[in-house]
Amino acid sequence: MKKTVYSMCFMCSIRCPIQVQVENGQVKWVQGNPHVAGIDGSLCPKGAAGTALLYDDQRLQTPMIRDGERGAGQWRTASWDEALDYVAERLKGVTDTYGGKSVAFFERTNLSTHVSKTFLKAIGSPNHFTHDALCKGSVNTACRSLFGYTDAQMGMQYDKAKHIVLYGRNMFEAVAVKEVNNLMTALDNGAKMTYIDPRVTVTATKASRYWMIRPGTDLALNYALMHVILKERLYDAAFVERWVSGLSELQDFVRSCTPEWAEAETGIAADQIVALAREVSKDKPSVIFHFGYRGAHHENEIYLRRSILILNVLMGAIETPGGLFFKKGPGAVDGTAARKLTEQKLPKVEAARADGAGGKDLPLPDPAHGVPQLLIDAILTEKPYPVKALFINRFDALKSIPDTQRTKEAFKKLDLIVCIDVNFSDSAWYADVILPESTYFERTDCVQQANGLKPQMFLRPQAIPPIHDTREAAIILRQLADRMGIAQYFPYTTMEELVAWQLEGTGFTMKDFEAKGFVAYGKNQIFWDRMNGLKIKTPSGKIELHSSLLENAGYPSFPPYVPVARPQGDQFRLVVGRVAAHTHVSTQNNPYLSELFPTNTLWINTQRAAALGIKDGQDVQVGSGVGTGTIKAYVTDLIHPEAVFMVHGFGHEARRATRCFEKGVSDSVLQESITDLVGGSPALHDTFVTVKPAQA
Ligand SMILES: Nc1nc2c(c(=O)[nH]1)N[C@H]1C(S)=C(S)[C@@H](COP(=O)(O)OP(=O)(O)OC[C@H]3O[C@@H](n4cnc5c(=O)[nH]c(N)nc54)[C@H](O)[C@@H]3O)O[C@H]1N2
Ligand SMILES: Nc1nc2c(c(=O)[nH]1)N[C@H]1C(S)=C(S)[C@@H](COP(=O)(O)OP(=O)(O)OC[C@H]3O[C@@H](n4cnc5c(=O)[nH]c(N)nc54)[C@H](O)[C@@H]3O)O[C@H]1N2
Ligand code: SF4
Ligand SMILES: [Mo]
Repeated sequence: MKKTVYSMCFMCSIRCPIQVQVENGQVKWVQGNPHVAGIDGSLCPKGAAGTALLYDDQRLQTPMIRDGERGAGQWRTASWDEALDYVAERLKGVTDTYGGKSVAFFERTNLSTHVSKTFLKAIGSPNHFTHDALCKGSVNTACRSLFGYTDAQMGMQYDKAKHIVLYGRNMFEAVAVKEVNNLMTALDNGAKMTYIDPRVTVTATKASRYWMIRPGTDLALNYALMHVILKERLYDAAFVERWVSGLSELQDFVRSCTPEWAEAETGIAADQIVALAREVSKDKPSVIFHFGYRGAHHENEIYLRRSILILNVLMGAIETPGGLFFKKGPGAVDGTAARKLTEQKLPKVEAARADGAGGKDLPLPDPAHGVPQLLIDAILTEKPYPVKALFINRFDALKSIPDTQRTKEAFKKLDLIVCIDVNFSDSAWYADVILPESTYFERTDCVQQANGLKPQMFLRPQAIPPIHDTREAAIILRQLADRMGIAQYFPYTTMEELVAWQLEGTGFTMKDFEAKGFVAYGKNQIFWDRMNGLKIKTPSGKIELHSSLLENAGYPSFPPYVPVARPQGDQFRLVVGRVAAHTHVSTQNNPYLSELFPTNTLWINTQRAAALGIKDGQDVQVGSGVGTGTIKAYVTDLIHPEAVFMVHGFGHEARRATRCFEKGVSDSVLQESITDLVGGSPALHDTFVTVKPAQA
């Protein structure tokens, strides 16, 4: 029996549409969904390795309950009933003693996030956290400060752009398939690409202009670009006049930020900065200054992200082909969105969030996502109140939150840690109970509402039944809800029932997704009228350079620039990033991908290495104020002398994940937990490390 199933990849959370070929209950082939423009059959290496996850004998296969010290790796397997009863009993113990608010839930935003949010609200806790702040918290806040929209409500149309400027947005290695394809279309059509990174990445090699910037100084570069654009009146005057407030304040602010001033800070020649400003202005408004994601990460990141967005605004690159746009939902074409459980009438949660997001001391980070790294402080100090139970789903707190040692200390204060995963993650290794989820081939998921220029919905239906004793997270939570006496908020017992409930009133059914994997609400791309029809959601209805969101919270819109500290002596700034063959911390044990890219190395500048007596391929010891590790040096001219670089995601501690166990070093062990308290992001590049040859 052969069948074709249209679904969505989940080797990372981009969720590229895929086509799955199934033969006699086995997944034989996976490729990109050929019906989706921009995907056209393509997949990235991780997507292609999806079947290796599915058939991996080292993935989680049955519920397990800890049977020894935390982290000792002693487990007994359990039936689902036993595991769920155990969790429910322990959870009730915690909520009876400390109240519902003492339960927290960490997850990477996923299609079932509305289910876990509902679960938490129903037990009376405000402490739901997504990965969002760790990824782009300050991007979110910066977008809201200017437009009143979150970053998730905005997009970029690469294929029509004439010039794309990337601040460490390493698009050819930190991949989203559709974006890469669209970028290649733009380049084929003659678009220019400026790439700025202290390190020569694959994207750098494809760029028309590459700048090896001094790490952390992109903000100075941007202020100088604005200086030139405003002084030479290179901006889109009609757009700015119509939609922007605060221009004169910006003008005053950047008057002293000359290209020469920026050259001293960034290492980029002043005449080159002027040249870029003039070049992009010729291509406006089809210009994109990419506002994400992982480039420079410092305590003032919010201001960097704002500066990038402001450059787009000055180019008039808003709601225009080849620029930034606001995503349109079904409402834009009189359609109805899929329902979410969170839209039900749920109990009101009185308690404030434990991390403080949205409260008076941390007003701006989005409370819809929280700030995970600050929950760690709350657990450690028991302030503002004790948090004693933690659910971790599709997230690895020990590897994805800076300062692993501190996170481990926080774990010690918890009475219950439950981990839902597909792999033996490090967080699973330190959990009390492991609840294995079915992989994306084996489960039906909640509906994806894909807003954009054309509103659509995508579905991930089950391609094959579960191979092992695993379940879907939304079903696991439903079954726990039964045991916690909150089942009334979960009107389903199977995923198919949940999807049907979501689709009620939309005019679509599950069957409608079978032919192509998605349904569209309309045929045409929707752009609002750029001169009369923008729906800017700030209090003034204008794009606010002088931001009422910031100012009302007591923060300046344009704080004075603080020069970036230079590492002293044998210090380096630790910068990190991704590689095409791996997803963050989750694919290092994949049978194919572990072979393709088995471990990380430490990129170090040739001259600096020579001065320290470090040779290429040699083991070096790298240490920060919070941790150390031993890793092989990769000595190269392709990195700025002030920085060392490592790929994020290695240094796994879970012994049962044998292919990646103890391979390389985890950046989280080295990074100090420092937060941009205005925007919410962790300052992942604010840690200095020292590097020396390792002792034999
Ligand atoms: N293969 C793969 N693709 C992915 C992911 C994945 O895990 N694997 N994850 C997805 C996710 S969630 C995200 S957020 C995106 C991330 O996408 P990117 O933001 O493109 O990701 P990174 O690889 O983290 O790139 C960070 C780059 O910034 C550079 N950098 C460091 N400091 C500075 C600085 O001061 N200035 C500048 N200009 N650059 C600096 C680093 O050298 C590095 O090359 O990728 C997405 N795509
Ligand atoms: N130190 C440091 N921290 C970082 C970053 C960094 O560069 N350095 N990057 C930040 C960024 S940009 C992001 S987006 C976050 C990402 O942080 P995470 O979400 O923690 O990272 P991932 O590797 O995407 O996934 C984590 C877990 O999801 C599990 N998983 C995979 N598929 C499934 C599934 O189908 N079901 C379930 N239940 N689990 C599954 C994996 O096995 C893995 O354990 O990390 C952030 N934190
Ligand atoms: S980018 Fe790659 S791994 Fe991520 S969803 Fe797309 S194909 Fe899968
Ligand atoms: Mo991310």
